[in-house]
Formats: sequence, C-alpha cells, structure tokens
Amino acid sequence: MRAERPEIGFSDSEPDEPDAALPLDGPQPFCGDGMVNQDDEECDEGDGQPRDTVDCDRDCTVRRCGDGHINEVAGEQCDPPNELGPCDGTCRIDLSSINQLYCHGPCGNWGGGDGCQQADADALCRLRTDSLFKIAENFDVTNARAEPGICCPPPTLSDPALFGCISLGNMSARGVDLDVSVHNTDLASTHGSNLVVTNVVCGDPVTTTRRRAERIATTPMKAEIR
Ligand SMILES: [Ca+2]
Ligand SMILES: [Ca+2]
Repeated sequence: MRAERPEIGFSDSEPDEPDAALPLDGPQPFCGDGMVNQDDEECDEGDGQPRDTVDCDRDCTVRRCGDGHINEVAGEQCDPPNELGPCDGTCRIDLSSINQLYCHGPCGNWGGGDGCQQADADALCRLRTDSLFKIAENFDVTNARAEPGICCPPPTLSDPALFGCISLGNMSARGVDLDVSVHNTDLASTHGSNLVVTNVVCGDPVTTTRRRAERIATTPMKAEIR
C-alpha cells in the first residue's frame, strides 16, 4: 500500500486552482532608473532615461576608454574600435603627428578666406595641440605630401568619405568651428599636390604677449646702466 500524500504545490482542500499571477506592485527595475538594481548593471546614473555621465555609460556599465562607446559627457572624442581616426589612450582624438592642413583655393576657408594664410596655420596649431588659443608663430606653405593630413573643410568638401577622409565632427572645442576630417595615410592621393600649411611652430598668445611686454620693460633699464 502507498501512503496518501498531497503533491507538492497543491492543497488538499483547494485542488486545481490556477496559479495567480505574481503581483506587479511598484515599478520594474530598468537601466536608467537611477538605481543599480539588475544583475548586469555596474552603475546607473539615469534620471528616468538612460544617460551618459562622467563615470557611467548609458548602458549601465562603468565608462571605459576602449569599450567602443563614445561617452562625450566624459570627454571622449573617439573610442576604439570605433573608426574615428587617430585616438589616444584616453579616448581623445590625437592629431599631434599631423603636419599638413589642406588650404588650397576655397579649401582655405579655415577662418581667413580662400587660400593659405595665418588663420589656416592657426587652425592646424589648435588641432595638433588640442588647445583653443594656440597661434602659429611660424609656418610654411608647400605642396601637399604623401602623408597624413587634415582634409579640405566643408562646404567645399561635403562628403569626406569620398576623398578617403574620416570625419572627426565639429572641432569647436579646439577653437575650429568646422567639421574636421583627416586622411590617415596619404592626403595628396585624393586631394592632389596643391597647397597646404605645414611646419607650424605653435605659441601661446598670452605668453607671447607677456614676453614682448617684459622685453619692452627691460630695454630702458639696460639703456640706463650703460
Ligand atoms: Ca537600474
Ligand atoms: Ca568609452
């Protein structure tokens, strides 16, 4: 004989009742609710919507350089493997090795009008040094060479990809309020060997002005000693 025993999950007195649905009281956790409340969340700084913050990406993972997501709030300008041209280890676009900027004819519209002049050299300084206010104290105008370079700016070059150039977006954060693109290997191969600014010597206008003022201030004293 077998002992009569109710099956697990069923009661003797109320057989065959369907399971009631789980209660849905309160909001369900999600990425963007501002609380770390799911297994796959490393952080959550959302405000009801997922968002990037200085420390946390909108997918609720800790911000990292190298995760493929460009977190602009955290100052990232690129993030390998995103194809955005030269990128340093802190996810800032690194143009420090670029030594030519195309400025022939209407492509010279970097602030100084057509052709190559001071404003074009200033733009190359600011892009290279990632600095808003650098100026070119010296520069050369030569023919484009078979090496990386800054491509012709819009509107003359409206589709950088057609000329083998990678768009870096607007560079107003470096004092160049234009969409900048770069050719990573050979600018001359798609732009021809027309004019570029190159060999820029970049200076800080504040320092330059102070040095000039100091020279002026010290010159009369030397004259008196004599
Ligand atoms: Ca959450
Ligand atoms: Ca990132």
